Formats: sequence, structure tokens, C-alpha cells
Amino acid sequence: MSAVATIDELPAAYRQGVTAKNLVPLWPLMRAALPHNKPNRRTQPVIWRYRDARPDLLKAGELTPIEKAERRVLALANPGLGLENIQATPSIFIGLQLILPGETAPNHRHTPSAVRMVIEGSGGFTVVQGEKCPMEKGDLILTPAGLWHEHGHEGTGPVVWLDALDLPLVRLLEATYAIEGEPQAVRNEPDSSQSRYRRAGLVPYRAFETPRPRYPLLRFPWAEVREALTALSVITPHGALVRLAYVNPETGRDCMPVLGFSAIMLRPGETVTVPRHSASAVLHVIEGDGEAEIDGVTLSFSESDTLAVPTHAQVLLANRQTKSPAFLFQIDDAPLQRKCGFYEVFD
Ligand code: 1HN
Repeated sequence: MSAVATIDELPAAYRQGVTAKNLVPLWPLMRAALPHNKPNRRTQPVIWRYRDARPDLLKAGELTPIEKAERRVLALANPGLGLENIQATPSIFIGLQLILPGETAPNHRHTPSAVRMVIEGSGGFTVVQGEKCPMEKGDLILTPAGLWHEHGHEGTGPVVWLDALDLPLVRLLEATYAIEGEPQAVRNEPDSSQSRYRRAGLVPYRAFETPRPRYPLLRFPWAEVREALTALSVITPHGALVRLAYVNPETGRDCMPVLGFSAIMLRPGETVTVPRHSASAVLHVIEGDGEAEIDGVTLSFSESDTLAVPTHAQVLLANRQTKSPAFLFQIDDAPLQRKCGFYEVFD
């Protein structure tokens, strides 16, 4: 098709006339709204290095008492999307949250869904709907939309975790709000990863007619994920990606409605291509160091760094170490794209 008309080709009187009636000619905007073959992406491939961000986060601990912060979080903002919009990708909010010994981040619930991935420190915990989830490095803890949650710290030294929320999407829908609550009554029992859903393939017995809990498993301990990846790596052919998906153990499907989670192991010295897909993503380095090439941009990463991956991007990952594995955690909006009916995996 030949080039579409620009707005300037329309008579000024016509433009002013429609503008006064809150009408907008679509045709000059058509290509911007609906580009050919591949989306226009403002999201940049970027890295946030933990060693750079950590001092600022610890400083925030001195500058701002928790009572004044509610949540002490530094947002990882993608410059391509405008820093003020606090988006790592168009749908994903990422923050680094600090909690100091004895502090509590008060109970609330809200419309965005969140997960935490612990970066450092011991003794932190999150209570989700009465379930106390211990937080150790690499643990994934879900805080689905609408569930009460509060954080605490019973150990020594700083505890830091990565927050991932579907906040940008919920804001776009003009649907974000939170309700504050009294501290929760905590059930005195181990979290479900240690009790009801101790082992993959086993779930509490119930007749199939009985409805299954919507969010059965809220904590995925890293020690178990790491062990599972290591076992999988032994039988995975070279060149193939060693990867596990975090799923709802009752359904085998995505554990949350918008964001999906997976863990990748890079074997010593390994370089792999991640299947290109239509979702935007964030990669977080749990362990190891190496290089990521995202749409031709090479970014070297170390432990606890976080990277943004635009939609449709080509991703290559390399483990720089020849003796030790690297582990990465991926957050993406594939569950949402699947629901919308346009999720694609290419190649
Ligand atoms: C939130 O509620 C938490 O509960 C963390 O820890 C980060 C970022 C934006 C909006 C709400 C939390 C958040 C957040």
C-alpha cells in the first residue's frame, strides 16, 4: 500500500472542526497504531546492576523510616518508557525493596498482583492471607491480586528482594487501588510448599467436583527449584535450554493471571538462544555471571542484576564461568498475551 496521508494534508478548518468535537481522524495515525509485521517498541534492552543500586537502597534505609515509606522500594524504570512511568517493560513493574531488622511493612491488599524474589539477607518473611512465608535467597513468593500481605524481618542485617507487579497494566486499566488492614492473624503451620504441596505430582486429596483453591502454592523455595534444574540439566541435550516453569500445582497452568515465571540454568561455559516470543520479559540473575545479547545489545551480568527484554526480542545468554552454572529467573507477560489470544513463539 502507498504511504498513508499525514494530518497536515487535511485542511486546517477540517482539523479544527473535528478537534472541537473530540474527533480524531484515524488514518494518519494508522501505521503508528498498527505497524506492519512487528510492533514498535519503546522498551530498551537495559540492565540494572545490583552493585550500583545496592548503596542507594541501603541509603534509603537511613533516609526514610519504614513508617514514612510504607514500602521502601527503588523502581527499576526503563528509560525508553519514561522514568516517571516506573515501567521495566510496558506491563511489568520491578522494584528493589529493603527491609531492616525489626521493621514491618504494613498489611494491605490491592488490585495489582505481585511476586517477590529474594536477593539477599535472612529472616525476612511475608504473610499472605494468614500464611507465613519465610524468605530466603532465590525464593519466589506470590501475592496475587486481592490477597492481604505484609512483610517483616526477624533476622539481622538488611533483607532485599525484587518485587515484580503487573502494576503498569492495572494502571492502564485505571483499576489500581489498595486497602489498608490490621495486622493479619498468622496460622501457626508451615507454608504450603512444606505441607500441602510438598512434592510435585501430589496435591491434597479432594473429589474432582470440589473446587480447587485459586492460589494453592504461594512459595517456591529456591533450594528445590535449583535442585530440579540441576537434575534436568543432566538429561538436557547440549544447545537445548534447561528451563522450568513455575505453575499452579492444582492445574499445571500459569500461577497468576498476567505474569508468568520460569527459571533458566546455564551450564558451565554454555551459550543458548532463548526461543523468541511476543511477550515482554525481565530476567533476574539468581546466581553466576555472563552475557546477555538482547536485540543485538550485549550486556554483561553478575549475580542479582536485572535486565529488561522488549517484546519480540532476540535473546542469547552465555555463562562466562567454565566451572559453575548460572541461574536466571524470568518474569514475562505471556499468560496475559495468551488470554488475549496473540501470544506467539517464533523460530
Ligand atoms: C507493593 O504493595 C509492594 O506489598 C511492593 O511489598 C512494591 C510497588 C508498587 C505498588 C505496590 C509490597 C509495590 C507495591
